[in-house]
Amino acid sequence: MSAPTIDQSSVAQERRLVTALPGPRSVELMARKQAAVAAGVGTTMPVFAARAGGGIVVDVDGNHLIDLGSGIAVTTVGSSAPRVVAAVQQQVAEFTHTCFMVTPYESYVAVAEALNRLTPGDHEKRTALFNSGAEAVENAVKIARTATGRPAVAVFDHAYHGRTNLTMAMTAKVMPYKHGFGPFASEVYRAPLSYPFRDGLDGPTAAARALDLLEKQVGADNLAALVIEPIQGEGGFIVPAPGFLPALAAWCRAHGVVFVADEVQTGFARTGDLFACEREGVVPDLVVSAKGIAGGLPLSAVTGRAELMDAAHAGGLGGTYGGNPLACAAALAAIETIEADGLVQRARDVEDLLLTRLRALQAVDPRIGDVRGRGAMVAVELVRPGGTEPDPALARAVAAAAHAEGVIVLTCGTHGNVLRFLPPLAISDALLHEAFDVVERAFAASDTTAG
Ligand code: PLZ
Repeated sequence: MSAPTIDQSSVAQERRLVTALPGPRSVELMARKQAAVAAGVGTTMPVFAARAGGGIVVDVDGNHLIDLGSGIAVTTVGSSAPRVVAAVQQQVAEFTHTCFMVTPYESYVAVAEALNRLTPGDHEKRTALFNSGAEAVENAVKIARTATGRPAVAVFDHAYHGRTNLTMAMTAKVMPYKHGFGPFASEVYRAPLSYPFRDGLDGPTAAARALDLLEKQVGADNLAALVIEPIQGEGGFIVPAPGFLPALAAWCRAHGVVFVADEVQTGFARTGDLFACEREGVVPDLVVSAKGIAGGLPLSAVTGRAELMDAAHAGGLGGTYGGNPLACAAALAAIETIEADGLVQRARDVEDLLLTRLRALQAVDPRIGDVRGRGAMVAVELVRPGGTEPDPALARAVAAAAHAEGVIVLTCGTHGNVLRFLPPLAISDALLHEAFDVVERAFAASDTTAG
């Protein structure tokens, strides 16, 4: 592979504010956005990006922001990671598109081989490539239905699986994802999750509660698939109690239900394992990947047992752009980066730093009800002191204060009261510490209890 032509070190790895945020150029662009872009497409920060690399996003006014969001868990290897840049530059000059369904190309097959090798389990596997996480989730359901001949799909409270019609039905939260956009797809059933901070149940007990509901209200024989995020993303970075996922997987195996792990947000080293299911030795029948798979280019995948994946007839799966050659080149380079740079271990080191900082903060701030997460996917759930009542106003205030100081943080959670941290693994410890100094000051400055 040729040497990278853009090195992320060309983006100065420091927080530097040269204007108030947003700066004048961003204000100008925001006005153009409002006039030209549909209002339904929201933005977290009114700050326009000019370039990004390592742990920094540079805006159009020259401000350097610390990135604790990775474009929602996408740029795990860093934005414009050198190997990704080199691979995409080479591919874009060779050919941009032929459509894999018309004249196939090697890189698609190589990505499939890599995913078959890297996903949990050493059984025979196949992979199909798509564009977005939601599209891959839909295809996992298609595959499970055709393989089992059954209609129903089980999902969980707080789940997020996408914004298409089927995945809106699978997603739990109405605002902003579903409100006014129905009617939704049928045969989607929701079961209670394991949510240790709020239900206090151990994993096997929480699984028994969910499975009892599914058996009584749906019937195992009607279920094609059970779809679950091993750690919930948009729903609040909820880590289920130990034993929950293994119990669900065992029940699926016993009843011929396809166990689908939606690893769109948790996959590709993000949680300190290549896939989050590995931590408890769970081997899904189908794994859905996206986000971190291709260093920022749009690519998603369904990988799973050969007999399930091969159940769909030829021509039944696909799409014009699925496994586009630029995205495949990027994915191969991202996978090489994860393996060569030891990013799974890096995610575990980031976890140590983040949890240490956040637990220290929790020890002196009763508004931090829970600190949780794994790898570089960590969050705090904010509550009214002395109880568990969600405090979304505090989450908004802390995020806004951090944004104003040049730190990109995101919120999430059914109640909007979770502050989540998803730094790229290319970020330095020094930047992480500086970002958490800012977050600490943001907590101190945000007193929403008085109001
Ligand atoms: N499954 C677990 O996290 C995407 C969505 C942000 P797409 N999460 C970020 C937003 O407001 O749209 C996601 C996910 C899980 C599926 C998806 C969907 O992936 O690539 O956004 O379609």
